[in-house]
Order: sequence, then C-alpha cells, then structure tokens
Amino acid sequence: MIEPGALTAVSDVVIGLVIAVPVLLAGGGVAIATRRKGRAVGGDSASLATTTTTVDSQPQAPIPPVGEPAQPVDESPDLAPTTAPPGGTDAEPHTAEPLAPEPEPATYQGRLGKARGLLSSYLGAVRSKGKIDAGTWDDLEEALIRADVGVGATDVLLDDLRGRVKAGEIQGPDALVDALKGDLVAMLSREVPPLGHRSESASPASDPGADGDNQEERPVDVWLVVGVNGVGKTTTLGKIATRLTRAGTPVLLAAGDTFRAAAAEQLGLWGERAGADVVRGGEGGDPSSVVFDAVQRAASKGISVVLADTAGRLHNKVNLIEELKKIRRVADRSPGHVVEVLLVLDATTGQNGLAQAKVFLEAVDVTGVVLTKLDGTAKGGIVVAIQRELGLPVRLVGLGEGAEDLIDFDAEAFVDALF
Ligand SMILES: Nc1nc2c(ncn2[C@@H]2O[C@H](COP(=O)(O)OP(=O)(O)OP(=O)(O)O)[C@@H](O)[C@H]2O)c(=O)[nH]1
Ligand SMILES: [Mg+2]
Repeated sequence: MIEPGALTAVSDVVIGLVIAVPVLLAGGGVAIATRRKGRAVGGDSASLATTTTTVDSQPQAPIPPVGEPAQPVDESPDLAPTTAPPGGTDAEPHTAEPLAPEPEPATYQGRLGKARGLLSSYLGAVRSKGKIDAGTWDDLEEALIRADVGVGATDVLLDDLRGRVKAGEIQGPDALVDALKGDLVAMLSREVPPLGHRSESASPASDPGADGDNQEERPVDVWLVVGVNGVGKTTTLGKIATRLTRAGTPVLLAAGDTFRAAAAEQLGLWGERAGADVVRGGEGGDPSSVVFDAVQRAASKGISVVLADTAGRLHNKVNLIEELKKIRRVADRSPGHVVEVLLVLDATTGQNGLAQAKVFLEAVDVTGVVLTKLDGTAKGGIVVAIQRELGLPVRLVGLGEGAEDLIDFDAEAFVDALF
C-alpha cells in the first residue's frame, strides 16, 4: 500500500529537483540505486525511507473510515482471460536493469518557449510606456486572449485591475503588470490533496466482498488516464510510472488501450524504462478486463499501484463514454480503488481542448488535468481557462517527451516563467 504521504514526498522531491535545490539531484540518483538493491530509499522523507520492493516491508496506508458502501457493479467485465501470448494473460516480465542516472529535470523557465515569448513581449510594451492609458488596456486584453487565457477569465482579470487603478491602489504600468501576475497566481492556486491520495470514502481493505472473505486484502490504488487521441496519455503514464518507481513505489501498468496493438507495445517500452510490468490483453479486447486482471495481479504481488492507459478515440462518443464508465467501475472493485482519473489535454490545441474535455467529464469523475506539450507552440494561458471553465485543477505539466519531462503544476513558478 502506498501512503498518501509517500506521494506528497514524491511530489516534494520532484518540485525540489525541478525548481530549487540542485543539491537534491544527487539524492535522486541515490534513491534509484538503492531501490534496485531492494534497500530503503534514501532522502529526508520518512515515508519514502520505509518503501522497498518487497511486499511485506511496504508501508501500510492508514485505512480510512468507510464512507460509502461498495459500488454496485451492474455490468460484468468480460472476465474470460484476455488473449495473450501462450502462458497466460499478460504480465510481461521485464528484465530489471538499473535505471540510468536521473537526467536533468525539465523546468518551466527552460521549457515554456512560445508561451513565455508571447506574454512577455506584450508586457514589455506595457511597461515601457511609462503610464497607464487606453492603449495599455487594449494591449493587456490582446495579450491575455492571444495567450489562450480565454475571454471570460480575461474580463475578470481586467475588471479587477481597472477597479484597483481607479481606486489609486495601482499606480504606473510596472505595478499594473505585477498586480496582473499576482491575480493570475491567485486564480491558479488551489488546495489539492497530494496526487494518488486515497479519499475517505474509499476503503477497499475493509470492504467485505460478496463472499466476505477479503477482509485482509490490501487495496490497490488505480490511476486512470483519459483523453482524446494523441494528447499524450501513454507518454504521461510512462512518465508517472518512472517517477513512482524512482521514488521506490513499485507499479503495475495496465494496457487499457486495446484498440491497437502498438499502444500496448508503446506502454511496454515505458514499462521497461521504469522497471514495471505491463498487463496487456488482445487487440480489440475488453479494456476493463485488462484493468481487472492488472488489479488482481497487483494484489497478488503486493504492488499497491496500478497505472491504467485507455484509448482515446472520440469518433464514437457514446461507446467511448460507456467504455470509460465500465473501466472505472471495474477498476473500483475491491481490492481495486480508483484514486486518480487524470484528463490529459494537449496544450497546443488551445481552447478546442476545453470542448473535448467536457465529453470526458460526462463519462468519469475526473480528478485533475495533465497538460502536455507546453514545451511546444502552446501559449500557456490555457491553464487559466481549464481551471476556471472546467473547475479542474491542473496537476501535472508535460514539458517534453522524456521520462523526466513531467513536473507538478506550480502556479507561482508557472506564472513567473510566463512573465
Ligand atoms: N513535446 C512534447 N511531446 C509530447 C508530450 N507528451 C507527449 N508527447 C508526444 O505526443 C505524441 C503522442 O503521445 P502519446 O502518449 O502516444 O499520446 P496518446 O494520448 O497515448 O495517443 P493515443 O494512444 O493515440 O490516443 C508522442 O509523440 C509523444 O512523444 C509533451 O509534454 N511534450
Ligand atoms: Mg496512447
């Protein structure tokens, strides 16, 4: 089982790596090496330090109080064995090789190419005027809309600033730009539980199954990634797997995109890199069955986290929604428990991504957004629109294709980089 705290610690370590303390880089490397030897993970976090690859020495998550009864499952997955190579379903044993030393992690400052240039050139013009006039407001409005902040959020931001200029609270363009920065940080800041946190309402371990004999079963936390084709779901899952295994939390990957064989192969490569097994089914098979098998296998091996990929074809919206609902229901069967449903959005699609997102929100309770490809031609302001219009927190940001190019969303660091 994974302690919520362990993931906070993972986040903390990553934030530390990314943003501030180069000294920690050495610590990250140590963590990888020691995990491979099955020893305690080093570092200053007690919760990480107790994590090893052996089942019995894994930390026990405190069992939260039972909130909700077990979810009724009104639809059985096709539990017939998923088609797989002879010898069984699926888990492809990987030959664990020591992970390469942790590469330089991505940072907002280093990677937000286009997004940075766009806003800062407008803001530079605003500052250089030396006074606030009608043109200033036009420039700010254009800058925010061009940066994908969205019309609604732009109006809210500018109304607030106009009021404060009128009241004499803000004087001069420098103070105005600083105030805009502060407003954006405030708009983007949210209290969120650590990623992978098991909610109070879920307690598979104390949920007596139909036959009442699984009282002792340890819960398996399931993370799902959802989103349309090509947004970066599989890549994101691979990055998350790398992050968790590097921090000493073993994971099992579920190739829930059974739409094409290549999807499972792609996940297999990430599994090899991260040192995680992959459970896969046959092409065209029932994805919920793959996820079910993965949870069972994880439980039997004492692995407390299953990361499940899904297919993202939107051309048949009704089927997609029904399929995702079923995957979620099945993943939530004890000992499985869904802790994260991460909606992956491609930042380069800008405002169009918001419309896509709404389809997924209808299907499953999304816990947060992963915004990918912010290193490319994306304009960054989409983060504001997502949090405001979808009411969802952006949790992770993709800044490249490498395993280390996924960082926690941090409102202040993000806005700093944009400005
Ligand atoms: N530059 C950049 N490329 C990314 C990022 N995330 C993913 N990609 C690339 O985007 C492409 C699609 O990524 P996938 O992970 O295959 O996307 P997917 O959502 O799983 O796609 P389907 O399985 O077809 O639905 C790949 O070439 C990835 O390397 C990112 O943060 N930055
Ligand atoms: Mg994929």
